[in-house]
Amino acid sequence: MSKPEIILHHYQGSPYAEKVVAALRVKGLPWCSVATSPMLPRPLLEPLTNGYRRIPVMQIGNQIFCDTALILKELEKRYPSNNGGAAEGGAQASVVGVSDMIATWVDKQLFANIRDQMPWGASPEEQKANPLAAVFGSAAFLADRSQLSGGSKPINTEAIRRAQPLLVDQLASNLDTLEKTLQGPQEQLRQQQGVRGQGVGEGGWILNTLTPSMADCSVYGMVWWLMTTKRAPEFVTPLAFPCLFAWWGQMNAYMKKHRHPTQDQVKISGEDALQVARDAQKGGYVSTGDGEGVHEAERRRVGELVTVSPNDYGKVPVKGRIVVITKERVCIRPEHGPSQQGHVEKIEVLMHFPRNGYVIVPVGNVKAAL
Ligand SMILES: N[C@@H](CCC(=O)N[C@@H](CS)C(=O)NCC(=O)O)C(=O)O
Repeated sequence: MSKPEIILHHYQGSPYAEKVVAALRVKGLPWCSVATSPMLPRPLLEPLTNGYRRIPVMQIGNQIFCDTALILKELEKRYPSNNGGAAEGGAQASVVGVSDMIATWVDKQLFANIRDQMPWGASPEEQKANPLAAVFGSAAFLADRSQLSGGSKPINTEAIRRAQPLLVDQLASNLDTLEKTLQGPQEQLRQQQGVRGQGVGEGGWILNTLTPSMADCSVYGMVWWLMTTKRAPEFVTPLAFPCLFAWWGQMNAYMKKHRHPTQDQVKISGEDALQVARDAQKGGYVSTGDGEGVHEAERRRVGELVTVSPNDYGKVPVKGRIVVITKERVCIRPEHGPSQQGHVEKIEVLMHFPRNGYVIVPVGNVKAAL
């Protein structure tokens, strides 16, 4: 049996990766998993990502999709959901748009709230007792995340721990926002179940779709992190957030039922994934299927040499020539410069980034880079 074409490079414990896994399972897609390290270096991934250091990334052939915001859009484009929002044509567009807005809130806001409750700088005793504390207390992990956040100083774990009892209010407040968002769909689901009989029918999803939308998957990744790490257990209870807990149970049940029966998370090695990219480049140039040659008249041009980097953290620029540029994404063909992580092999790939949250700077334009 041939291996699935979707390859996810990820590590166990990442809420961003879990968001993508949720989308793959909700859609019942077959996929391959490459286990990466939770921190740099990632020598088998670097020939594909050319400096982009964040994780997860999705690979299809020799195309690399960076950032979960774009990964979810790409999955939705290739394998559209039939989630009930599509019945009247235009309705699907709003599900996609609102899902995207919710994803931004999840990534910027909810992520920070949960991250702030992690056992940063855990003592050796705590580390012995708890694997999560062992990660957040490890000197190597702290050094890696200090570099990722771009600060010149190491992360001040003591300050974070002192602030945690106050910061938990932010988490509770944002969970309350989720609870209120879910009240309508969950109430409707209960009414339907009352009419049709317990457990019949599906619904109760964030955007009141018939099946989970990408909004549910985005929220799922972060709530998964909170639930599985059991942070702030005295605040995060079914009594405080009944709709959120009911939705959580339904998401888990839905994914279990719908995930691909035989090819969910086929484990392959980093070397196997590199070979997939090498083989795809042998096939010659692979179109992105995205209206190649599309110009965005007022700004950047196809063929222009630029760097693309995240605007928040992990700001390592990837240099390359623009192949496609739309309001949603930029796709570049990387120019191979000196390796950041010491790899030597050059593989022809196309790298896709979302426009939102990424800065495109023409090479040589010092002013624009400031
Ligand atoms: N906006 C990015 C954020 C991804 C992100 O922050 N990932 C973390 C891991 S959960 C990361 O890359 N950490 C740095 C690293 O592992 O090198 C996305 O949605 O993909």
